[in-house]
Amino acid sequence: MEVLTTTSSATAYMELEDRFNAHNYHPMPVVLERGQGVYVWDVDGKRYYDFLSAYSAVNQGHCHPRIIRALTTQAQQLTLTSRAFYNNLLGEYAEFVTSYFGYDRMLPMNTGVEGVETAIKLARKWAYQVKGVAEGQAKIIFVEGNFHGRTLGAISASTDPDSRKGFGPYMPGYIVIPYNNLPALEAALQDPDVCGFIVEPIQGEAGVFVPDDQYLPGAYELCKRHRVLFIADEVQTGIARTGKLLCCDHYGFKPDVLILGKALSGGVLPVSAVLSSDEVMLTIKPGEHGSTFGGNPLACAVATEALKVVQDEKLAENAEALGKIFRSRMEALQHKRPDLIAQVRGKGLLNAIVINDSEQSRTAWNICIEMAENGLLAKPTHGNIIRFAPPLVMTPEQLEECCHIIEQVISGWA
Ligand code: IF1
Repeated sequence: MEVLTTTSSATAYMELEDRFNAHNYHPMPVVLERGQGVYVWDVDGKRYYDFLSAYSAVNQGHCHPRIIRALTTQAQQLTLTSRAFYNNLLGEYAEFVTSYFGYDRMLPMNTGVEGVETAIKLARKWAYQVKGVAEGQAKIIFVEGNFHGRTLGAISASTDPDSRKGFGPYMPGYIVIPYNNLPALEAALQDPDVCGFIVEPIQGEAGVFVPDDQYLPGAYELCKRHRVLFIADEVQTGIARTGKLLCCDHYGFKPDVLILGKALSGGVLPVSAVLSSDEVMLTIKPGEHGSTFGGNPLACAVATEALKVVQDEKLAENAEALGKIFRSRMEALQHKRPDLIAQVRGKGLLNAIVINDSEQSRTAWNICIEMAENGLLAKPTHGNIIRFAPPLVMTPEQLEECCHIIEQVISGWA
C-alpha cells in the first residue's frame, strides 16, 4: 500500500502542488486544512492526531487560542517597522526572553537556520575580538549527522549527501568530528583557532539520537577549558520538547550561546533568537548583522504569548510525564514485535522507533500510511526511522488512544 485513499479533491490539491512547486519535498499523501490542539483535519474532514507537530514547531498545539489572540490583536496595531526604528514591543520582549532563559542579551531573527548563521557569525567575531584569533583563521567544530538548516553556512557542515551534494563550494573554517565522542572533541580543541563547538543536544534529523549522559556536560567542560564557545542548537529540542525547558537543562549546564526557533512562536510565524552573554553579543556592532523582519512587533507579541503558554500549561512537565508513558508502551510493543521494531529511543515527547527493514521495502513508510488511515500522522525519516513528536498539550487519555493506534498497526503487521 503506497497511498492513502483520497478523494478527487485531495488528489487535485496534491497535483497542483506538484505541478507548480519545486520538487524539494516528498510529502505524505494527506492534504490538511485545519488544526486545533493535538489534531489536524484534512480536506475531506478526516481528523488525525499530529505526531510531527511541524517538526516540533507547534509544541503549544495548533492554533492555540491565546497565541492566535496575541497575533490578531497585534496584527491590527503594528506588524513591521524594521530595525531602522525602535518599536514598543521589542525591548519588553527581549527583557522577557532573556530572563526566561537566563541570558544577558538576545538577537532576534526569523528562521532557525538564521539563528544558526547568527551564532556562527557571533563565534567568529568573538574569536577575533576577544579570544585573539588571527583574522580569517577562526574555526568552528560541528559533529557528524548534524542538521542545522538549509543555508550554505549550515549545509557546509552537513555529512548528509542529500543536504550537501551538488551545492558546493562549501564554507571554509569548519571541523567535523564524530558525535557523542569526547576524545574526538578534546583532540579537535587542541587547535587554538577553534572558537566554537555547535551541537544539537539530541540529533533530530539524524533520527532522534540521544547521546550518552556524560557527553554534553563533558563537552561543555572541555569547551570551557579550551576557551571555546559551547553553542547549543535547540531549535528542535528547546521549548519543553524533551521534558525540560531546554534539553541542556537535563544535564545541568547553560550553553554559552543558545539558538531557538520553531516553537518560539508556537508555529504561528517564523521566529528565532540567539541568546548569549554581553561579552559575546556586544562583539557585533550596528550595521554588522540583522534582518528586515527580525524583532518585528508581531513576532514579539506572538513569541511572548507562546512562551507564557509553555509556562502556564506546564508543557515541559507534561512532555516529561507523557514521554515516559510513550516509551514504555513502545518498549512493550518492541518486546511483542522484535522482528519489526529494532529500537525505541528519545526524551520527553521527542521519540523515534527504528523499524527493521531496508530502504527498498518501504516498511516504515507503509506503516506511516496505515497509521494515517487510522488517524495518526507521523513521518518516516532515513528510510526506517519513524519520529513521534506530538504537540505537548496532549492529555494522558489522548496519548492512550494514540499508543493504541500505533500498537494496532504494528502488532497486526504481516
Ligand atoms: C526542513 C528534519 C526536523 C533543526 C535544527 C536548525 C533548523 C532545524 C536542529 C533550521 C530544522 C527541520 C527543517 C525541515 C525539516 C526539519 C527536521 F526533518 F530535517 F529532521 F526538525 F527534524 N536546527 N529542522 O532541526 O530551522 O530554518 O527550518 O526554521 O524541511 O528542512 P529552519
